[in-house]
Amino acid sequence: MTRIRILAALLAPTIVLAACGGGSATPGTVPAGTDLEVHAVPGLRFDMESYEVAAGESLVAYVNEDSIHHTLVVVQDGTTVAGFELSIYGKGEIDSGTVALEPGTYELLCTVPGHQGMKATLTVG
Ligand SMILES: [Cu+2]
Repeated sequence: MTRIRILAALLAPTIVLAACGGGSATPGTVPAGTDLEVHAVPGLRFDMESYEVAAGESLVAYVNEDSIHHTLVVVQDGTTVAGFELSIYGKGEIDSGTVALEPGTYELLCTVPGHQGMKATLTVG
């Protein structure tokens, strides 16, 4: 009985961690039909300083070329766009999800503490 309880306690954080992503993070390939592809690269950076995507609903893929946890959110005028957060943990992992954006200028950010340098401009036109 005690042994089962210990096992459950060990497994629980893993399950919570897996459930908190915005999409479905899996190692593999960028989904077909991806409109915007962002890579997290070593050195706490995105692969580019600016990105562009068409207005409307976009499929965003977030690729981990690094080996630590990163997130991706979209922010406009200090407000995070609701309902969209991608999360990648290990090297080669890809998370994807859709976000609908009006034309304008946005920021892409990683929300992991200490990753304030992971910032890029997203132009939606
Ligand atoms: Cu990060």
